[in-house]
Amino acid sequence: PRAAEASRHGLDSESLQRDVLENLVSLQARYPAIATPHDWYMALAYSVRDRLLVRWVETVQSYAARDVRIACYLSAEFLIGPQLGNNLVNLGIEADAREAMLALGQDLDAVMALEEEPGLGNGGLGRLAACYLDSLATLEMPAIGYGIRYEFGIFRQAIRDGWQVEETDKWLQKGNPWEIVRPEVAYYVNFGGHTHSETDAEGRFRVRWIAANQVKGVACDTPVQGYRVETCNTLRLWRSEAVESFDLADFNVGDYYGAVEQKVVSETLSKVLYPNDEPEMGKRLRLAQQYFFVSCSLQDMLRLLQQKGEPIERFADVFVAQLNDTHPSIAVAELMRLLLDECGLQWGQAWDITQRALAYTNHTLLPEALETWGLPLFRGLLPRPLEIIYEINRRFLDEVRQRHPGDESRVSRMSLIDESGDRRIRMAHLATVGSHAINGVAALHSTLLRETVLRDFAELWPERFHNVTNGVTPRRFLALCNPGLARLLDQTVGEGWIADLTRLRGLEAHADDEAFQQRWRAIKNANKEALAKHIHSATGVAVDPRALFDIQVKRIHEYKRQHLNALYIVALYQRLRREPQLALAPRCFVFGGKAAPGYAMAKLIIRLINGIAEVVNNDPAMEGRLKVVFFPNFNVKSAHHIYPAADLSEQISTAGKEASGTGNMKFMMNGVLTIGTLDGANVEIREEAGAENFFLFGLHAQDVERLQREGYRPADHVTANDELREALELIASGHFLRGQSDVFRPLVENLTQWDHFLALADYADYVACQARVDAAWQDPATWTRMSILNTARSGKFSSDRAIREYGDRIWGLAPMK
Ligand code: 26M
Repeated sequence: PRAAEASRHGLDSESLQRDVLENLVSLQARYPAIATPHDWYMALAYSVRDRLLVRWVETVQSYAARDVRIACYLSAEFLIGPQLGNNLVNLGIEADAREAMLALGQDLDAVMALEEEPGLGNGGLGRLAACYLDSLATLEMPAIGYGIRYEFGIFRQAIRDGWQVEETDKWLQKGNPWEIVRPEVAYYVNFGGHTHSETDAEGRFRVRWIAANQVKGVACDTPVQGYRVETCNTLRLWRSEAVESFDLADFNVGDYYGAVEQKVVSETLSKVLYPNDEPEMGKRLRLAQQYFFVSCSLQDMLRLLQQKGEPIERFADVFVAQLNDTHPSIAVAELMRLLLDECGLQWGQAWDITQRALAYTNHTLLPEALETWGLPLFRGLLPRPLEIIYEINRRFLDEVRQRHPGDESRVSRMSLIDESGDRRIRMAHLATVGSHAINGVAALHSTLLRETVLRDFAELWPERFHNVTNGVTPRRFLALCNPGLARLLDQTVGEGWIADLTRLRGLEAHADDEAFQQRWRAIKNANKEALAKHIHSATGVAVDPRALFDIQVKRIHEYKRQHLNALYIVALYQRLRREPQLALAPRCFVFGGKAAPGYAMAKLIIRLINGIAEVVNNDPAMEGRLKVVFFPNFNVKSAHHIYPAADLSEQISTAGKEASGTGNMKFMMNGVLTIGTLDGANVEIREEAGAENFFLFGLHAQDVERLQREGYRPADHVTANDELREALELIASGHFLRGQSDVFRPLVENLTQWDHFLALADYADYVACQARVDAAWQDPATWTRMSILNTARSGKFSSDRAIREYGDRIWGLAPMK
């Protein structure tokens, strides 16, 4: 491939310019005078892609050679974000591309802004998978990401009359220049029907699955270029298609329509991402999606094994598959099925391979978010995998009974099948039993995982339990999105920080340097001005960049407590109305995040924020003091503008409920101070930053647990706190909904009667903590010092560190670098 390099793959601006022009004609069929901005985007994207392909082909070739172990990251979501800018950064050609486009009369930033967001994920879990792909490539570790190529990603969020409205995400409408479809890399996946036992030619007992339906999965690949290295890994997403031969019988009886209908059903499998960040257990299509991508991925791994000339016995030496939550946990049964039914291995050997090949990451402790599937639905769709799950369970429970004779309550607690109501398969138990390593995503979360959800399993196999604290990529979330700060970091600690984030420690020496502080603030202010423009064009609200930008962006969820933040704003509003002289610093509160379409309370919280915004922003008495913004359609693309422009990061979930959080890390890297509870990775962020550089409030996880066990009475907090009571009354009165008093009632009643996430219990401490924030902000030297120290001490939260830990502790795989 290198032979072609000189002609079409030069990294200088002249060759880029030449190829952009050439692609404009040969791929877009346009000449400069009539080219649309989008034509220029496509021409540049294809030129950049050409430059990735050389490295990609060589990387794939090197993995096909013997003696490398390959990490396969199985995830139903990859929230990869816009590709052009990131690929330019990782190839190190951003400046050359800028120059080339300028010579062609185009502004690179304007061209990059045209890229559609590939929204193939809901939030944290999907974005984590994308950060890990970036780090795997950067550390030059052999890896493949496996997932689903959704035709429609997460919905686009519009706000109408203050309410969230979902619009379909047609991200592929104008084509996707980063995707390479491989029709020849395709596998068949069975659904429905029944099983049949037989004795094969060698007299061995075998099971055949007579499927009622088959679907074909076609590989759609996206290159994943590492930062300034030769490695370019693969993200392989499966698109479902109809299997031609399955329609044949229908054609023969003349049922043309029936055959086409079958085709439509097959193709709906990869049509749309489920937009919930919690499982909807009854959804047959969702289970079909999960099995579909897992089966294609495992079959692909078996084919690659064969290509490498390795025997089946070596499967787990060549591959390790990380299960991103339970969504791909059917892999336990499917790998067993392939090894038993397709490869003819015996149970013991197949089970040994399966356990050695699989590892499971848990991302939640919330009971309502633990995935289970009812038996009738599961059996109807996946009869053979179900038989295998029964057998895994039978053998596993025998083991439990041997260890704990007579302890039948333990047996039923640990069973893969929940028999307490209608019988259901517990996917977290399946994933745990089938894996050699199980991990949580932050220190606190991993501890609680061992003590609660998987307690019995941790007791049985303590050595299988690990913690790997999440991380995020500093390429996208610092170098790419905050070029102003990146330049200052280059000049201060050298460019090495991008691949070794711990070097940011070198900033500590400058934290009190007045001139340095001034440069630091100037960069932040420029970022805030840019965000103010985006806010204005998205919402029509004018915000003052000199105000404290207090930002909460994440999925809307009661446990994340956006309503706690909202309550505080209402209280502030009332205080400022009563006491106009109050010496509070001007603040701009920004919210962003999507609500699951069926989650009524989350949608009501969005309406409340917009209601408060309307009242506050139109009250002349609040001018220059308070602004409230709901930024619509928060996604990776808009995140690029938001994290670098924040002053304060809201991480205020109920302690023990947020597994890790990753937005908290993105803010920290960008010099944003955190106000937060001791939850998820906040605990470690505070440890790294130093307690004096973190605004801590709220109950600890044990307090939360105890309160809920002993009986929590939210109304007591209302009685005890006049300001809180008045805020709740004002909301209930309809003041924030043009006098309609019924709409927010459910929210207020829910809070005063149940308050499942203890917002009212934490309210007073939150308010007190916000007063400390205000005081610190009023002293710019103090604030800036804290800001610098947060960036300086964010090194731990690079996804490079996280991936090294997965490599060392779980995969037995070292960076090639
Ligand atoms: C499951 C079944 C059916 C439909 C949808 C789902 C589903 C999809 C996404 C369930 C959960 C999903 O995401 C959960 C998530 O994003 N969890 C977050 O993971 C982050 C990365 O580890 C953590 O930082 C967050 O704390 C955690 O909430």
